[in-house]
Parts: sequence; C-alpha cells; structure tokens
Amino acid sequence: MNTKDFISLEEQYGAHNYHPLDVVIERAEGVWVYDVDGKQYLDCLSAYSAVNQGHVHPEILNALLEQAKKVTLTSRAFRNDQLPLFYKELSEMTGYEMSLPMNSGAEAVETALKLARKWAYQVKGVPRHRAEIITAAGNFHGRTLAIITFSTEPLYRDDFGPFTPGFVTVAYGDADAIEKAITPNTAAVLLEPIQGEGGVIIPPVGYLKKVAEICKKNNVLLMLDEIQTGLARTGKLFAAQYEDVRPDATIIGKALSGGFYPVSAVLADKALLGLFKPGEHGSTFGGNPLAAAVARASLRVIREEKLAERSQQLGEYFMEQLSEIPSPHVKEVRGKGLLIGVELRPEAKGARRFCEALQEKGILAKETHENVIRFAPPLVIDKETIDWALPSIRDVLNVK
Ligand code: IF1
Repeated sequence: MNTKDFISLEEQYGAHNYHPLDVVIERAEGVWVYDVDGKQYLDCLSAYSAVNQGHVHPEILNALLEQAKKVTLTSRAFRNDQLPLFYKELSEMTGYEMSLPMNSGAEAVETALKLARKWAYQVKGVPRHRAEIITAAGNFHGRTLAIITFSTEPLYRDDFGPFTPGFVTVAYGDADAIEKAITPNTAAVLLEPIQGEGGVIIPPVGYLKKVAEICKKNNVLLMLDEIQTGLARTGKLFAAQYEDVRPDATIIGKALSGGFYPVSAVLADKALLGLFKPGEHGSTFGGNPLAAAVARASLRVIREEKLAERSQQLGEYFMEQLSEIPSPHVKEVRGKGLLIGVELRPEAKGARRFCEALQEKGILAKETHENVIRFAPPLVIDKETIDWALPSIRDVLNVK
C-alpha cells in the first residue's frame, strides 16, 4: 500500500467531510511526523493544538500504557482511583475549585451552556426556558446542533437547522456590543480569548477585561473557551491571564490529553459547578480512569517542561522572524505565543496552495479561513528547528 492506495480507500469508504492535505502519516515523535514513504515533516498544526506536549510524549505514553493494563473504564456508576487525583491536580494548577470532565471539546462547551442555563434559573432567577447566552461572530466552539446555532460560518450551519433558541450573537472585540445585548434574561457570555478558527483573531487590548467587568456588573457569567488557546499554547496557561481575567468558567480540551485520547473539562468554582445534581448531566467515558491518568501526565508535562514560558519565548522569536520575511503576499503576521497566523492578501489566491508548497518542503501547516496560514507547532519545538523551517517558509511565501 502506498500513499495513493490509502487515499483512494479513504475517499471510497469514508464520508467526505474533510479536505486534508495528501500526506498519509504513519508515525510521529515530538515536533516531527513521518508519512508512509518515510518522509519527515515538521508539524506546524499540532492537531489544532492538541499535541502541545509534542507527539507521543514518552511520559504520557507511559501513563497511558500503565493505566491501560489496570483498568480503562468503570463508568461513573462506580468510582475509580484516578479521577479524584485528576480533579485535585487540575484544581491546584488552574485555581478553580472544581471541574467536570467530558471527552470532546464540543461536549465540554455543551456542558458549560447547560451549566449557565441552570445557574440562570436556580440562582439568578431568570424565568424557566428564557435564558439567553451571548456569543461572538466568527466563533468556533464545535459542531453540535446547539453550538452551530451560533456559528456565523454558513458552511457549518446553513444546511443543519432548525436551530436552538436562546442564543444572541454580537461582533467580536466590541465590549459595548455585549453590554447592549444584555437583558434581564442573560445567563452568560461565551467567548474565545483569541479566535483560532476565525483566523487567529486577537481582540483589542482590554477587551476581555472590559467584558469581565460588564458581566460582573450585570450579574452575567463569563465563560471562556480555552480549548485551543489554553494549556500553554499562547504563552500562558490560559490566554485570559494576559488581561488578568478569571472567568466564571473556563473550558479546556485538546492538549488536556497531549493528543492521546479525547479529554475535555469545564472548570469553575463550587458555587457554580456545584449546581449539577446527580443525573442531570454525564457521559459514559467522561472521567474514566484511562482519560484521567493520561490527563494527569499531560498536565505534569506542561508544568515540568515549562511549556507556557517556552511558548512565549519561542513564539516571540518565530513571529518576529516571520514578520521580517519580505513577501508580496503577506498582509499581516499576528499571534500570541506559538499560535501564529500569517494573513495573506486577497490577491495571493488563498492560503491552501502555500500549505501545499510547504508540504513539499517538509512542513505541515493548515490554512484557516481561506487567507490565513496557521503556524502552531508543538510547544516542545526549539530555536534550531524554527531556524531550519524559516528559509523554506521564506521561499514559499515568495512563490508567484
Ligand atoms: C475540526 C477549526 C481549530 C475549538 C474551540 C471548541 C472546539 C474547537 C476554540 C471543539 C475545535 C477544531 C475542530 C477541528 C478543527 C479545529 C479547528 F479549524 F475547526 F476551528 F482548532 F481551529 N472550541 N477545533 O477550536 O472541540 O469537539 O473538536 O474536540 O476538524 O472540526 P472538539
């Protein structure tokens, strides 16, 4: 079987809900991935920031293997000896009193939405079934029916109605728009600190801080989706820390497992997360011992290898170097830590062809929103590897 064979099997038997680059990956280690022909690539996507710790991190692998030999799934009908330690370590690391574990990011977002509604009825006194949640245009929070209700991307939404009531969408980056949208029935504001899928959109300085103040003043919860930006990706444990904002709920996923296994969670204090009563929410796999053991190791690696500091330092260097590349196609280079977007001019005819050219040179990156190339390598990358990649990136950004 060669690359072509794998691709044709996939095209024949799999749903066509993706348009991947034609690279068939067989194994990976750290920042490198290898295709079925043995060709080596630098991973500049990190599975959308799920492998911040690097591919197949040995410590996380070990935790996975050791736990898999003991017990993998108990369901929450019984208790297991990993989940309590996961809860405690997550709390100590993030400063939230409690957490609720799920699997995918979208499930954790749904969990937060349910929590906000419950809080609105039980605590704020909003009349039942009237709660409203404010979201931002250009958001990406997942693919469930409730979540795509407030997507503003026609491709993600248009063919999938009818939609879920109770959501309001305002412009991103505009705190006044949020204040204007608040009514007595508003339960929460849900935002990404940086919009990843939206094209690495960084809101104006002070935005999150102002939104947090508005929420506090109006008795509205602030919930931040740090599924992509969190866990060291942007140079701090959470991107909201750049503005000293501590939201009422923080949603995490992706790198919570270092890419080994889907693990997500909602973080909040007891006054909020304590509202869920037995039976009101759950998941067969959420909080299972294998997931908990993997997540504990993933968090340990983030701490021990100081991945936030690494991301901040190397991100600054990488972004500076990218900004200095003379190219007729580049409109703007922006980012935080190692979440970097290179926006191309409309005349560049799309980012996809540049990603294909990078693939030729042994660098895997993915376009987002037509015109943005995202550079988000695993946070264990070093300066030498960035220096290795830069000449190729320079060449590609100068092709006609
Ligand atoms: C795909 C995008 C990235 C997320 C934020 C929740 C979720 C995501 C901020 C849902 C997921 C993924 C999904 C993945 C591609 C990827 C993505 F381009 F689609 F938008 F990263 F930028 N909140 N993002 O970024 O988490 O349920 O997927 O675990 O192929 O859809 P999930």
